Amino acid sequence: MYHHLLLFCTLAVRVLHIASFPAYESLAGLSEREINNILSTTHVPPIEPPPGPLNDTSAKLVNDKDHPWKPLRAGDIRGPCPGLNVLASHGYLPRNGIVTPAQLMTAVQEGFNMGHDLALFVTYAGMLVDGNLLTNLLSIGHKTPLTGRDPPKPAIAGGLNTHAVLEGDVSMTRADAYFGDNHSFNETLFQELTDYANRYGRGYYNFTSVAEFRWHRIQNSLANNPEFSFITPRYYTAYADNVFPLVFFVDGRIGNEQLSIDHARGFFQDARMPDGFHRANGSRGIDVIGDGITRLMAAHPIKPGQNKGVGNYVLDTTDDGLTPFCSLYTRFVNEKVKVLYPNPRVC
Ligand code: HEM
Ligand SMILES: *[C@@H]1O[C@H](CO)[C@@H](O)[C@H](O)[C@H]1NC(C)=O
Ligand SMILES: *[C@@H]1O[C@H](CO)[C@@H](O)[C@H](O)[C@H]1NC(C)=O
Ligand SMILES: *[C@@H]1O[C@H](CO)[C@@H](O)[C@H](O)[C@H]1NC(C)=O
Ligand SMILES: *[C@@H]1O[C@H](CO)[C@@H](O)[C@H](O)[C@H]1NC(C)=O
Ligand SMILES: CC(=O)N[C@H]1CO[C@H](CO)[C@@H](O)[C@@H]1O
Repeated sequence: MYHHLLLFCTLAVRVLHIASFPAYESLAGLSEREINNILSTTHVPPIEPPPGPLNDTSAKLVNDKDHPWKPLRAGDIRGPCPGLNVLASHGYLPRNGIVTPAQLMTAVQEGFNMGHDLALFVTYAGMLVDGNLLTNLLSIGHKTPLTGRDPPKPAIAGGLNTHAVLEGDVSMTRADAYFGDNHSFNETLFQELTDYANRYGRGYYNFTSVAEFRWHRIQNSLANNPEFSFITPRYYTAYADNVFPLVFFVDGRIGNEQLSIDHARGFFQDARMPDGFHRANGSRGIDVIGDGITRLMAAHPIKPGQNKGVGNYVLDTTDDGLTPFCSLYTRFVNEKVKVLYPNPRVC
């Protein structure tokens, strides 16, 4: 698994290098001359190495004087990820929602104590499919000219709202793209989340209640969304996203994986940490989240697949059934990244 991660990051860094060193082979199959033309009209910043792990991973106060929550100003961009929305609204990320990979690496570690291995994975996964590799900028929400001139198609540089690369179906608090708005907080869904917390967690979002809510969301999309897609990477990230709040949204001085509905609403809806919020006690990376994914899947097993019309869930027989992060990595690189950068020189 770690071997795959290393490869993934190498790939990410190489693809980024392709944008700044025309001597490398093609970006999306373009000739060197075409790339030079693009580069001569685009400001291409130097490649930054990813920041390293935190030295101090204690459960410190993160909703502090230097990182106050502030309401959105006109033009500030937020998107489908409550974690990144919160980091932007507390100033761990630029408050306008336009970020670089290095800023993401620093913010998710500093603000939530996400482990360095997981931070690398999600940062460069997001950057590769949704970011602008020429300008090194990513929108945490919708597509915007603020990330600079687009790289050549088929690269999208569409921001995290882009459907079916990272953003996908059966989110907890955001509706499936088929039903319209795929990224805004949805009160109806939050009421359902609350109902599950009341029924299975005595008012708390905990492992038991989210396992049931996860299954409910899947059943709902199976029955109502003719285009429901539950193939890798979404197959794994849907479960990972359920584990994050247990680990990262619960105050690190408590760390009992029981998230109150009040606090959940603050994070999911208002992009706001509770007063006095302390981050997780110690970094939490791929081993912890991978374990949570496996346990959630075991609670209500379903194989990867997609609806071809409601009531017709067709299994994805090409899924290799590897361990979660290994499969996630393999399918992500072989399908999503390869489609966007058809002929990258990676090794
Ligand atoms: C570079 C880091 C990250 C990236 C690129 C990223 C990206 C995303 C994206 C694209 C989604 C939408 C998936 C979907 O629901 O369709 C998402 C959802 C989510 N993310 Fe993040 N994320 C990152 C870090 C974090 C962190 C640090 C946290 C928590 C502290 C977090 C918590 C969540 C949660 C809870 C959801 C699910 C929302 C829901 O189902 O309603 N993420 N993330
Ligand atoms: C951790 O400490 C090392 C050695 O003092 C330093 O070089 C590095 O920059 C520190 N890392 C962070 C994230 O502060
Ligand atoms: C909220 O989600 C529900 C269920 O998916 C959907 O029917 C409804 O249209 C969504 N509401 C908004 C305002 O998008
Ligand atoms: C969730 O909360 C319920 C109700 O208090 C409890 O029975 C269950 O054990 C909790 N689950 C976990 C994993 O903490
Ligand atoms: C964090 O965990 C360490 C080691 O388990 C423990 O000694 C410390 O008291 C914890 N800190 C907090 C704030 O709970
Ligand atoms: C693919 C897709 O459905 N994307 C939608 C996500 O939500 C925004 C805002 O409602 C729509 O404009 C997109 O079309």
